[in-house]
Amino acid sequence: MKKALITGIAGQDGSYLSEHLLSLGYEVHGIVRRHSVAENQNHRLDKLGLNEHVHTHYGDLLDYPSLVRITQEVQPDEIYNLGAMSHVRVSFDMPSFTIQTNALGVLNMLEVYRTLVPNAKFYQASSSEMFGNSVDDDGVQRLTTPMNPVSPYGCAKVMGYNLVRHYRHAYKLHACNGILFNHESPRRGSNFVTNKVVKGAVSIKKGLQDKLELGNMDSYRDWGHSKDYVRAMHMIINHDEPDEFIVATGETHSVRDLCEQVFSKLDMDYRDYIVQNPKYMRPEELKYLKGDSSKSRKVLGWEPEYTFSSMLDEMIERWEREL
Ligand code: NAP
Ligand code: F7E
Repeated sequence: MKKALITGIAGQDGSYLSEHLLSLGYEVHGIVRRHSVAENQNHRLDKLGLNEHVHTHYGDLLDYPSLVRITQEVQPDEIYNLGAMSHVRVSFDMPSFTIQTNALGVLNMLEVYRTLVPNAKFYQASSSEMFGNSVDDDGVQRLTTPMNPVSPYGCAKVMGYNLVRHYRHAYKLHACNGILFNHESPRRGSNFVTNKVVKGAVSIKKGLQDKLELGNMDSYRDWGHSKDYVRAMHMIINHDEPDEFIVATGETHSVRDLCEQVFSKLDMDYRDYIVQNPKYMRPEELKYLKGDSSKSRKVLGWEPEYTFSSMLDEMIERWEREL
């Protein structure tokens, strides 16, 4: 039985990845942070009944001794480094914590990997935010597109990405990067735009609120489903050669288009309900993302199962049930 160690196991991707690895027969271990409300620390895992099936360990990417203790105890075959301060707008408010967790946290994980379990495989959760506003002439970001990050989050992820490549080359480690474009699900934090719009629209439909406040409506994102993207993570780490891969749908939508689609699925016109609040604007905005995932499709055989529309339907269903 293979053993996997997941940092960020309690997050959106951590929960889907745990389910996927369990279904493949893995023993799944994960790192959780202590929270003053105990129920919050494993909230997603509890809600899904996953707690009984995975082994959680208290730790933090910034607490090197905890990473050493856990790695020594687990002796993982595969390490998935998903832990991060993952909210781009919040990264402008907390730049230091973001850089520490998302860049130095990667270094800490690579060091425990190199020194304790060098025969294991390592996956780093890299991000399309690393490209910033670089786009190739044909309107696509690909592996050769220059990285010009426009947020503390993006800057930190570029450092993590480069550290992984450097450790692979310097120490001959099986360390890979998945450059994943935005991916959502019913389990997405409700302060990311997709889930915020879906939750807001369902609340309005049910008469629970009148308006929905948003920031920039004119940015474009390439949105896929987390469940599809965690399958790609497993394929990337298990590819013969450690390498870089982009995971994206190749389709882009504006935030405005997202609102239009979600509200019209609920028989409403978004223009009657959305108001802009500068509070949700960013000091520097990443305007446009559309990824070229042809290498993942060709070399790994990865294909997404969800469409933009079927993903939104699933998210709407969640809030219709819960609200
Ligand atoms: P998420 O839901 O925010 O989950 C992130 C997890 O990291 C949380 O469980 C969080 O713990 C944990 N974490 C935060 N700081 C930590 C620290 N200092 N030490 C240990 N754990 C820490 O994010 P996600 O959407 O699942 O994303 C997973 C990874 O993929 C992240 O690295 C993210 O940056 C990256 N990524 C995401 C996307 C996307 O669109 N979702 C795209 C590209 C890359 P708590 O639960 O205690 O807060
Ligand atoms: O914003 C705009 C906002 O916060 C998307 C993370 O998973 O993907 C994610 O980062 C767009 C931006 O995601 C609101 O300005 C408008 O243009 O959902 P988001 P993100 O910043 O793209 C990347 C790939 C990651 O790696 C990250 O971890 O929507 N927007 N109004 C808004 N965004 C939010 N959150 N809230 C609003 O009210």
